[in-house]
Amino acid sequence: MKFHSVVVALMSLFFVETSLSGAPVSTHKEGNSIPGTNVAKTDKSSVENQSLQRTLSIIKPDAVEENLVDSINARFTQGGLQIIAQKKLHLTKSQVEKFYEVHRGKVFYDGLCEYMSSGPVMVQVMCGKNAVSKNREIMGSTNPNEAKIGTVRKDFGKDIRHNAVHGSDSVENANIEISFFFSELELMQ
Ligand code: IDP
Ligand code: MG
Repeated sequence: MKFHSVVVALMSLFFVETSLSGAPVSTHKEGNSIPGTNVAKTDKSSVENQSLQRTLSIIKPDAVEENLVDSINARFTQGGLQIIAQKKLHLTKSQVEKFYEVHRGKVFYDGLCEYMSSGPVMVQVMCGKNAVSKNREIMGSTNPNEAKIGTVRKDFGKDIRHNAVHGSDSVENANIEISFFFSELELMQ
């Protein structure tokens, strides 16, 4: 009886953690969770899926123009991330300005918005264990010259602006950025 109470308390803690850490994603196909929601059942598979996350990735205009999409995608998928949705979009400058609102006022903001609206980009939702940090690890530092060997930005980026890819920087921002580009319907697996 006492043991049962401890188990119940531990499971409750998991639920609190889950609801505070953004929208966990389950890839379990047998209805253990509702995609895009915090609803999960208390079975073993949902506990194992606690750290599954989604993140937003963008392949930037020059990398798309240079046909690097497949090569870049391979880096992320080989690193354990699954691309669950992607679409090519040619964003207007005002759409990019809204997306990068957090950088408004910085010296590079206008150039960044010009660049990101200069041609089609590939926007993608990636899913996997600790997807946000995993994506950023595979992507590498903002400045390709400072990025580690073998990272996407080191191998495909040109300079600090033309650095091949965007990746969300937190679970919270990932959810905001994903819903900027994708509807719930597009993310249903
Ligand atoms: P991140 O993409 O690594 O998260 P952020 O600081 O969020 O880096 O910057 C967003 C984007 O703005 C970068 O990916 C890059 O394209 C551009 N950027 C950042 N810093 C500079 C800069 O100092 N000069 C020019 N462009 C920059
Ligand atoms: Mg950023």
